[in-house]
Amino acid sequence: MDTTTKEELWAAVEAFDTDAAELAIAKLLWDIPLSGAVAGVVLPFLAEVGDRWEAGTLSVAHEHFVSDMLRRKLTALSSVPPQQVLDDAAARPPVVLLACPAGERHDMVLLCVALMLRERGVRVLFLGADTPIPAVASAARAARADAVVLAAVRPTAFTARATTLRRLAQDHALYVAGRGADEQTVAEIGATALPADPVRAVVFLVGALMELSGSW
Ligand code: B12
Repeated sequence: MDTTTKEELWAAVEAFDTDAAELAIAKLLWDIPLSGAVAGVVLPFLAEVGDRWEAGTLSVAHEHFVSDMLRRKLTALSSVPPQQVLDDAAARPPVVLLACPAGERHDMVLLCVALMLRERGVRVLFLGADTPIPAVASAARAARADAVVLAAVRPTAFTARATTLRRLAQDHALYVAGRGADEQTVAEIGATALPADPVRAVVFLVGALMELSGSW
């Protein structure tokens, strides 16, 4: 990351200066592909937000300010339809549903993954934070989702609904991620764990989808 612009970004965040923060983040994200922007700018920035938050040098209000700004920027970055879908209107791209279980609000990394999948030509159904598992199941059925990706910080977000999740895993390829997706939890709900690195997780998922549905 360009050090001067990064310093400008942090100064703008600390002062709650929306215009300056948006200008700095736009400079950092200028002219790089989405996956590069996520890996090189967004994830390191989020990790630093986390570190500063835990160190007590960043308030909850600052964190909300950053999350809102990043969400808007990321969504704008991905507003162009994926090239592959435009090129071949007849092909049915695979459908992936992404959500956080009920009570889980940490969905920024999940959003990054959703946008990177979309960039790769996947049709994304992003339900985001705090989505009850029965709602995930009926949306997955209605959208004929090829895969469902759930993310959570705490294992209990998964284990509290283990029976419903095991059923979901029988109907759709079920992937879990985030700090809550530990080995024991993943085994208990019959899901597959995604690599913790979001860029690697996208490569892994695209590979699995290609195996499931052939190339698209
Ligand atoms: C931002 C943030 C929030 C935001 C979330 C905004 C949003 N829309 O995402 C808000 C303000 C909502 C929030 C709320 C809370 N939070 Co919070 N939050 C954070 C913070 C500062 C950053 C999270 C983040 O994005 N990190 C950056 C990413 C890059 O790192 P990561 O989360 O470790 O994820 C890595 C992998 O797990 C993986 N990954 C994560 N998700 C996914 C998804 C996919 C698909 C893939 C492939 C990979 C993947 O990618 C990352 C890189 O490897 C962390 C602290 C931190 N250091 O992370 C606390 C933290 C996660 N929060 C915490 C807590 C306790 C809370 C609250 C309970 C606080 C409160 N008292 O209200 C609430 C709970 C809300 C809820 N019900 O879920 C704790 C969780 C501890 C625990 N294990 O239970 C943390 C760790 C802070 C702490 N040390 O206490 N939080």
